[in-house]
Amino acid sequence: MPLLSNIENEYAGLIKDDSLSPGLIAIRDKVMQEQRISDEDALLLFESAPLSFLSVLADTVRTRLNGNKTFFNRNFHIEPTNVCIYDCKFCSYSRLIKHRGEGWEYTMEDMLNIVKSYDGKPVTEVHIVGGVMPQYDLDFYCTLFRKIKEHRPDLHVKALTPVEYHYIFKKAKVTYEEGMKRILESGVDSIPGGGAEIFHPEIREQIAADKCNADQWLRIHEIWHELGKKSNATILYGHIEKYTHRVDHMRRLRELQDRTGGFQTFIPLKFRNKDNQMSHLEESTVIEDLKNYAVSRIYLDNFPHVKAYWPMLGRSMAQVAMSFGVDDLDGTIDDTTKIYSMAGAEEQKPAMSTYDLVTLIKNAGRTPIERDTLYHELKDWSDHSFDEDTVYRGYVELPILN
Ligand code: V47
Ligand code: SF4
Repeated sequence: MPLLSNIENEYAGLIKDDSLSPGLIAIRDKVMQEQRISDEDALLLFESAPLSFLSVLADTVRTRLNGNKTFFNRNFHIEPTNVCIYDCKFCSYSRLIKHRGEGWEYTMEDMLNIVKSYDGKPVTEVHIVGGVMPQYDLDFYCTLFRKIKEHRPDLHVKALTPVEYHYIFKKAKVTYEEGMKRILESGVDSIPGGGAEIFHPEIREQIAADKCNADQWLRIHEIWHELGKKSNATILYGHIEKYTHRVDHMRRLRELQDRTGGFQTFIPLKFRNKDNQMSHLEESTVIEDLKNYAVSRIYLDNFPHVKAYWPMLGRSMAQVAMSFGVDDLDGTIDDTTKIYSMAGAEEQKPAMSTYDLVTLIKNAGRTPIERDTLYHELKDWSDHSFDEDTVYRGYVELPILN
């Protein structure tokens, strides 16, 4: 059958006509012919596609875009505060101002000291995101970014989401356009994908009522892309949303990406239910997680990458996810984020050495490629031999000697 010619033989039996409904056959043919699937197709995949079928299609798209490569980077996070004026129902990490004594609020000096603690270490990115508080305003952040860049110009600053930007621009009485220009000038290199949650107001108003809405989130990314810069996008799934809301979320992203091309990576974030106001909900099954990666990969044909964020998903599932469309695992992280450990993720001290990441990727049969934040390939680690003792001690990433 010509349509199957670019599929490995082992896959062919899984997607033959006699085992599929006409709707799934039509979707298979579209994907094989590199045509875009519709919203209705995505819904049908969520509702009725067998997992093996999703794996084949997602892996086909992944291979087309990224071959056998799986990307990772060497990074750390700074979470300026976990005190927050907002009260998102899924958030286990934040504390309201009236309970600020239970949280942390870093000063500028604290954060610069964190950056300095990585002096001489082979990290390429700092990811900065946290709660929203009045003292962290536009001037504060612009000064912080400038000082980080003065100290270490080569460190990629991936910072703040439209949730923070919307708040700080409003407080500073500047337009989104002026605000984004200012943060660009002060040293931000790219924007992470957080704060997207679920765009549809039916759900957003129930789980994240007060913060920026979908149009504001999308507009801030659009302005950033118009400035020639890159960003990521997330979805927080597996709680009260329905498949239609997930498809609606991806449709809005796909449409914006058609206009700007500024998104690099789509990052599905699985709702974790410990110690938050939605703890009564069960978490999605691992099968649902794989399904979600696969449908995302197939639907978002204009997104170059799909990331499995391993601190949220766990290491073994991140390995499996690479057969469901995922080609990126994020980074070493070095135990510098608390968002997922506080929400019940298995990784209570999320840190992987380069050795850990490379081994994990190789053991899943993929080619480990170290990247920078903008997906420039820094090194193919396939044939690198490690001396474990010199590479990994505790949670500290030590310089690697070739
Ligand atoms: O926006 C918060 C999510 C996001 C929970 O761009 C939760 O490279 C699940 O966006 N269960 C922040 N999710 C993290 C984020 C991110 C992470 C890694 C890489 C990148 C990137 C971005 O975490 C929030 C929210 O959607 N979140 N609480 C929870 N209980
Ligand atoms: Fe605040 Fe972000 Fe938590 Fe919402 S998800 S409460 S904005 S820290």
